[in-house]
Amino acid sequence: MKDTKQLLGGLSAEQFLAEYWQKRPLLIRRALPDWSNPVEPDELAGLSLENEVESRLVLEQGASPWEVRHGPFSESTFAELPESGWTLLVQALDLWVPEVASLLDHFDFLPRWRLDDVMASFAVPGGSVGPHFDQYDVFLLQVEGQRRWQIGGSCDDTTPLLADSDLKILQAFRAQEEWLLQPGDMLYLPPLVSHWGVAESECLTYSIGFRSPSLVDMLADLTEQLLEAGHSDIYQDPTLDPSMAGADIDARFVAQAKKQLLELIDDDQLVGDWLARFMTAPKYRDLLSLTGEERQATFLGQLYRNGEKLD
Ligand SMILES: [Mn+2]
Repeated sequence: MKDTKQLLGGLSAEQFLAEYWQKRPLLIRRALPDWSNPVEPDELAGLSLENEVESRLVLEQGASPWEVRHGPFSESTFAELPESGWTLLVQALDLWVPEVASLLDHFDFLPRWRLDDVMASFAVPGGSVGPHFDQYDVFLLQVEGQRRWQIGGSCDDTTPLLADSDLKILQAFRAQEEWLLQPGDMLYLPPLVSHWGVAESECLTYSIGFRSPSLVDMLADLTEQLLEAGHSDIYQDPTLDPSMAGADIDARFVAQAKKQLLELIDDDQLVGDWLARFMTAPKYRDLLSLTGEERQATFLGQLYRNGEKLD
């Protein structure tokens, strides 16, 4: 395991996991001071022209407030953008750029299967995706330029959101803390903490995100697996007596249904096999047939297109 002292601001992996992971934010100055970014903003824009690459543009003052446009884009898209107030998001940069994939080695104190992807966010001055919260843990690594991060309180599904936006933007955001991040600095955020990161200069931020599926989605997927396996156990009554024949469902039926459902999933082998499959299901199934070389070729193709020198 890599030494985490620099990456976690002097904390050991054990301390970080016990005190911060999924609990509270942590700002780390100079977390990765020597890491050099392998992807220039032009190359990122180049990737967003590709069909296989998931990309979005967010314009604070677009056709609607916080307008979202989905890639693939064309070169003219970028030529027509305003000078300020927009952000380009490129998903799963680790799939396309081996050096970005190797960045993940620094996070080997966390289970790799919890990792979702590395998203790149390039913003011009004033660019942001608005005040919001996420359902996942994320390390926000400042790669180039400066971004001002504000964080507020914790949210949940009752927190009011802007009605007329494509994004889940908070109606009200009150900053409790604020930091200006420089290249190499990193901010860890647990799920549900409201945050707002605004570019002070042209800036590039990587979001190293960890997937946290909802329990309902997990249950739905597990149910699908049980259906496929042809599970045929049926509901069985508790010991009946005639007083239980009324129109109201007696609490003993509820207890019995609960008991039987819990027994159905109380199976370490079943849940273990299912969890392994569920948590490692590839996010981009279409890319499964591409080899590492082919993915790299997509990125390298962009280098040629942007006239970069290859050595
Ligand atoms: Mn976020």
